[in-house]
Amino acid sequence: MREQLEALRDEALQLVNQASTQKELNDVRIKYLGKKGPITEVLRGMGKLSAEERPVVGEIANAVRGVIQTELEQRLVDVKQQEMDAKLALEAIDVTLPGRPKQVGQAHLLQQVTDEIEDIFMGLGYTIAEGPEVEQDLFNFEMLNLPKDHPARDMQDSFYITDEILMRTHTSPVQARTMLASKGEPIRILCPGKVYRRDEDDATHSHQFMQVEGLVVGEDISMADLKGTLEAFVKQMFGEAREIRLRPSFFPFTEPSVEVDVSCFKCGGKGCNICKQTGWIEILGAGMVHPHVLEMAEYDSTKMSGFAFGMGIERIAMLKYGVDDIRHFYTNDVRFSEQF
Ligand code: 2NL
Repeated sequence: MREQLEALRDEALQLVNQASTQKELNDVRIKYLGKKGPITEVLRGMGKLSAEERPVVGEIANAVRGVIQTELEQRLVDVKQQEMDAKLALEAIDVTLPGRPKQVGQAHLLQQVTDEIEDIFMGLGYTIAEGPEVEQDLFNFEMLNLPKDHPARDMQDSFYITDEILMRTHTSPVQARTMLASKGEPIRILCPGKVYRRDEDDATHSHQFMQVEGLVVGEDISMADLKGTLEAFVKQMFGEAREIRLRPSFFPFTEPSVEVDVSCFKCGGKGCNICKQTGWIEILGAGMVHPHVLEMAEYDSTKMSGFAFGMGIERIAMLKYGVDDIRHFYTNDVRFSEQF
């Protein structure tokens, strides 16, 4: 009996030492110390032993059980520690590893230029105004002195939704709406946004492009205010050394009307490929708001006057950032976008 119990003990202790997980240790405990285990069996069968044998076998059996139990507990502490170490090693973070670079984008160049223009005019006290791209004929044409028979309304020039609704051909309708809503009060607004014209797309034309228009209405607003405003804008946009030149022009919604040139920012006026040897680059159109336009927007044109201007944002961006084809703005090639 002693040899049998000691053999059980050695066998159990060997398994305890070999066990490397809590589960394996638990299996050993159940196998040797459990209710159906061999030691419990021995103790249970003690009734069959003689009075002399009983205390001896009992003592050995209890001792064997004690040793296995102690070793199990000891080993459990070690195994738990090992499991924890392994888990920690697996979850370890090497804080010295370099981080994964984040792809940082930037605003589209057209947005950047729009922001630049907005910032300059906000600095001059302008408010940014926006409006719908799908517009009524009334606001897009009628209120801007482009009556029903005007050639700009031609199906060939505009995208019509119905006879009375079209994709706006300029941002002027935002200004017409703002004037009407202002009930004769002075205004100073800047209107950037997308506009649509039926054009064949090429290096300098697109059927959809961006425009920014400005409008000031008030008492005693004169051509001098227009000139000073545009000069301030041009100097901030293209450099302090820039000058402007006004040439007579025509727009149905302004009288008089002008084309505005900026002195060439590449050659300073001497003549180069950018300014086509003229020293000047055309950048925008402007003029004094036509009295009829003021009247249609319910201003008293004998008391109030105003100036307005409009420019193509793509054209400004192409000039300032040296972009040679308008289509680069719309093809969304990141190799283009990333350069700005
Ligand atoms: C250009 C020229 C221009 C305006 C736009 C305007 C708007 C109202 C009244 C009067 Cl509501 N005028 N806008 C005036 C002159 C020129 O744009 O070359 N744009 C790309």
